[in-house]
Amino acid sequence: MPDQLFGAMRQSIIDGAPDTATELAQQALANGVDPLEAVNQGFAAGITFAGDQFGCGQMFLPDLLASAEAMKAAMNVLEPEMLKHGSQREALGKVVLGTAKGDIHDIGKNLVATILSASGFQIFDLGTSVTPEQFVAKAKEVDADIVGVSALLTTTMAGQKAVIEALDRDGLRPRIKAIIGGAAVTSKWAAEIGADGYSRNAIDAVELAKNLMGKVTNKGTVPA
Ligand code: B12
Repeated sequence: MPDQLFGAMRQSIIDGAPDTATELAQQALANGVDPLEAVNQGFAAGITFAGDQFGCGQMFLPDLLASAEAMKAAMNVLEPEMLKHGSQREALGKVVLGTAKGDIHDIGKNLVATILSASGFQIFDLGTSVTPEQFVAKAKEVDADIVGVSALLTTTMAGQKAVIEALDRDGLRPRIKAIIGGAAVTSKWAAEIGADGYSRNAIDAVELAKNLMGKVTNKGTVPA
C-alpha cells in the first residue's frame, strides 16, 4: 500500500497536479505515513524526475513550474505535520537560513528549515535571493549560531562563497558557523570555500547542525 501511494505521489508531481498532490499528502497522514518519508520516497522523487527531464530537454519550463506548484501544495500539507512531530522544544541554537542571491529555489531550503525547527533549532528564514549583507545583518541581529545558505544553480553557488567571505570580513566566524547545501553543491565545493559544513539532505543537516553546536557551546572560545 505505501509503495502504491508513493508511486501516485511521484506521478502527481510529474503531472503537475496540485489538487491530487494535496489529496495524496492528506491520505498519507490519515494512514499514519511518516510525512518525511512521504516527501523523500514520494513527492521529492517526482520533482527530481521532473528536473532530470527538464535538464535533458524532455520537459519545458511551464511544466516544471506546474511540478513545482504541485510539490509546494504537498509540502503545505506535510510541513505543519512535521513541525508537530518535533518532540524537542529546548532551543538547540539559532539558525539563519536563506537561498543565495539570484536563486529562487526554496523547496529544499524550506524542508531544511522545517526539519531543523522540528528538531529544536530556532529558525530565521530570510527567503530566497538573499544578499550576503542581508545574511550578515540578520546573523548579528539575532546573535545566530549558524548561517545556512542554499543554492540550486551553479551560477548562484558563488553567492555561498560571498556569504562566507562577508561573515569573515565582519569577524563573525569562527563563532558563527556557515553551512551550505542544495542540489548543485558538493563537499568538495564546501571545502574549497571554507564552509564549516555541508549536507546532502535535511536529515543530515540536523546532525550537522547538532555537531557544530557541540563545538560552539562555549561561544567565542573556539579555535580557528
Ligand atoms: C523545482 C525546481 C524549480 C522551480 C523552483 C520552485 C521553488 N519554489 O523552489 C522553478 C520551476 C521555479 C525553477 C526555476 C529554475 N530552475 Co530549477 N529546478 C527545480 C528542480 C526540478 C527541483 C529542486 C527541488 O525543489 N528539489 C527537491 C528538494 C527537496 O531538494 P533540494 O532542493 O536539493 O534540497 C535538499 C538538499 O539539497 C539539501 N539542502 C538544500 N538547501 C540546503 C541548505 C543547507 C544550508 C543545507 C545544509 C542543506 C540544503 O536539503 C534539502 C532537503 O533534503 C531542480 C532539479 C534538481 N534535481 O534539483 C531544478 C534545477 C535546480 N533548476 C534548474 C534551472 C536551470 C532553473 C532555471 C534557471 C530555469 C529557467 N530557464 O528559468 C530557473 C531558475 C530561476 C532562479 N533564478 O532561481 C537546473 C539548474 C542547473 C544548474 N546546475 O545550474 C536544475 C538542476 C534542473 C536541470 N536539471 O536543469 N526550478
